[in-house]
Amino acid sequence: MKWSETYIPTLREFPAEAELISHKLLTKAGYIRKLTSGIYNYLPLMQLVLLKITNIVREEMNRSGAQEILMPVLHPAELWQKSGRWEVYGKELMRMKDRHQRDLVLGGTHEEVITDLIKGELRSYRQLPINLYQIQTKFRDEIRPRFGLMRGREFMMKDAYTFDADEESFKVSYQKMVDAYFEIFKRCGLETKMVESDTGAMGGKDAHEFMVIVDTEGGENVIFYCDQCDYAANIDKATSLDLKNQKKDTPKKMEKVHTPNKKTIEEVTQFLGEPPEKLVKTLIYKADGNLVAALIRGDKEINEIKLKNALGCVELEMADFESIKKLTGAEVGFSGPVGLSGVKIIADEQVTELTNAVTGANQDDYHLVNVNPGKDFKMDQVVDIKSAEEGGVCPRCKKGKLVAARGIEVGNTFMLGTKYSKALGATFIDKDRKEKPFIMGSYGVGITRTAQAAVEKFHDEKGIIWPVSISPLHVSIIPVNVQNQTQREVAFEIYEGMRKNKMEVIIDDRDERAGVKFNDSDLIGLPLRITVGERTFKEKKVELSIRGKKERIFCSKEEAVKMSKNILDKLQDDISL
Ligand code: 9G3
Repeated sequence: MKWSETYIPTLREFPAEAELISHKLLTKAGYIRKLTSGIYNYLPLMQLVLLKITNIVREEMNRSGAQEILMPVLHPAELWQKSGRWEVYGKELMRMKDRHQRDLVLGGTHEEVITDLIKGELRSYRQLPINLYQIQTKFRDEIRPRFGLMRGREFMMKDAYTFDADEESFKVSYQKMVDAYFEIFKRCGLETKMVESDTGAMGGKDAHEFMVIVDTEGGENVIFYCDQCDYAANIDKATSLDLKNQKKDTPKKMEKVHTPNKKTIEEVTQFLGEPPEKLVKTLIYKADGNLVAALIRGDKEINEIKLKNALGCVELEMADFESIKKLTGAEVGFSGPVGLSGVKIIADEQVTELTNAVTGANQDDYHLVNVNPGKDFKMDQVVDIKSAEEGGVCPRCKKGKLVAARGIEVGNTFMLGTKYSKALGATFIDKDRKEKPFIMGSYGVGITRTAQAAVEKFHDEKGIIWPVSISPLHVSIIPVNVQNQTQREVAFEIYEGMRKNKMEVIIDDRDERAGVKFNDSDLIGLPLRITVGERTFKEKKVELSIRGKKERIFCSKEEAVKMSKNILDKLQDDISL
């Protein structure tokens, strides 16, 4: 490729609206251009990256025995109504009507469609197991699209679906996908951590997420992993052993205490001289429209996904002030479980271990002390609804400590059980001649998200540093001064030599200042650069530099192609290690 003929609209400045460094860089380096909120054009270099990633995905999926298909983007609403997800995903589901006013869905995922397809096709256990996958554009009407391709409204996903006759066979299918995922992301130059995750609206038994660990705000997901065993879970799933067992005091008599305008945990506990773990934080929620009081120890954070799962509700939001005032008779900050009626009380399991605790008195400017759960207030449900914390004891090995990290979810796997096959009546005839619903799994890789995750992980102040395996091209050749005959000739000689060797090379043949060329070359982030400048003329040398590394390598123009191939092969080997 010649730069002068290629559409790479690099910018001098970062786009103001982009927040994430990877979003800024992909825009500034001329990889993407926004069409509208959450929807992007992929320009030539981006398209090359996406092809690299999809080729790796395709190779590993096919190697695992999966078969590629392509399903429709437009789905009849009925399928989503049958599975119940028409309501569940609500506004996030892109909907439209056709010319006959029939409801259609723009597919955000394809569990319904694939199950409907299989239902008519696979009738016998002999045809199982089977893994079908596609690489396709997905649509999700995110309420707040942001971070470029990380959370878009139109994005590329590889989604796979497995069908098995029984649990045992399913475990093999699931493991094959897990193995394929580790291989896919490793080949993309991305180390990932597989963490337990919540199945959420998907239903089914268990699920896992594949996280690229980053220490920037791009890591939207908080995960916890054990520093001794291989336990790892995202914040919506992670638990920890709580060794800070409260010493069992003798229960005292409950008393009301005047706590003028003391509302926050800090204010109340300081005023009363009690530690936060003695306080019962009472949070009033609206779950599917009904008020719920959630109790958690003052030193812990509630996890709303765990709360939602415990309540089995679809909609969960903090109650508004008026509802709280009406229910408790007091301002926010004075809520407590004692004497609270007409509302479900769900408590985190640690609340039951408290003695002589502090709670709101459901009266402005008053709190209760020496409150004892079970004696002074009832709990309708006791369940883990808190977020794990760094330093917590590992729930698996009970020795290690939990380490917190931030991750970008680039893949996810779901054990769906028979949720969709039952909902859509998809069954097969088993060996025992009985009709049974398929055991299913679904597995996603965010293709566009993986590309951006690589930029979030690998960049410096000058621009992108692509892993060689997913870089749009391998080499950029810079004739420092195209007006200089020798430099231009030598540069093009190497360029032609590389093309003959099927190397992916771009030559910056623009009549631009050297600085512009060097900056653009660093910005787009190809692994290898060849500079043909003054030194070439005097010392008959060209300079090779590896993106992200200091070293400079000099060689003759005759050696340049061979030397470059060796360097690129070495970079590729480093990835495959
Ligand atoms: C939707 C919308 C949003 C969604 C989904 C569907 C998340 C949805 C979970 C998954 C499950 C699996 C197949 C590949 C592997 C993951 N948000 N999920 O299904 F319609 Cl609007 O994506 N899908």
